[in-house]
Amino acid sequence: MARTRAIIFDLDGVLTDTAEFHYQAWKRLADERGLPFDRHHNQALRGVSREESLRRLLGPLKVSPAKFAAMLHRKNDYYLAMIATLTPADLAPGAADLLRDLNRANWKLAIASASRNAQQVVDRLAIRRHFAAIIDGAAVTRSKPAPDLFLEAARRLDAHPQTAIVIEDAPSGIEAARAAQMRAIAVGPDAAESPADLHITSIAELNVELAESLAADPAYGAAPTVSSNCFGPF
Ligand code: B16
Ligand code: MG
Repeated sequence: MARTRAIIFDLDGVLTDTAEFHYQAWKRLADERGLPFDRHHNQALRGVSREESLRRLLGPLKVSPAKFAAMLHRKNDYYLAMIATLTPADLAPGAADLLRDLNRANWKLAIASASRNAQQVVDRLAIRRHFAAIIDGAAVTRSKPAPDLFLEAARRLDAHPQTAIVIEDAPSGIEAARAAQMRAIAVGPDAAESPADLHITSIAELNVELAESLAADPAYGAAPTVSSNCFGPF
């Protein structure tokens, strides 16, 4: 049986620049509360869940569970107001052509995003038709860097994890892809130091030929070779 060739896309920071909206929403919340927060601090929040982001933003500061929940709610309200402005023009440069070409070349595509707002973003960008599965932050209990989102995407695509390629902008996402024993393409500066199979500056650099060349690598379909004990057995 032919192997399923699968590509799993992260959403925020890969297919669209909603990572900037997350930053703006956290920044507004932090400023209101007098908490120190800038773009440098924001790097530690990239790709991680809403709850974990707030824990990192608060640092050693302790707040009551009710206040913690209220802060999450407020940040999400700010974020929702921003994504309400999204249109198909906010798709990352080159993404529309890439998705169309991969579909035509019979790659199976999924989105695996830690965001519980991912479905709304996908609809505002009008890209749902390209994907056989869209896995969001509500689909699993453990978020990135756990492998669960990507493993669920592979399961939904009926693809073996070792034949899947993940495209990610966050170190936590690359870590999740490696933990899932998947190939990883790192996008942008924040994941530049992460142990990926390929580093690119934006998905405008990706095309079907590049995906085919990764799939032609004899290591494709085998566990990635990294000197770490973080993988479970497959
Ligand atoms: P939400 P991704 C992630 O999406 C974002 O990168 C991260 O900044 C955000 O905190 C997380 O989703 C949760 O998002 O608050 O909307 O549920 O990069 O995995 O597509
Ligand atoms: Mg991301």
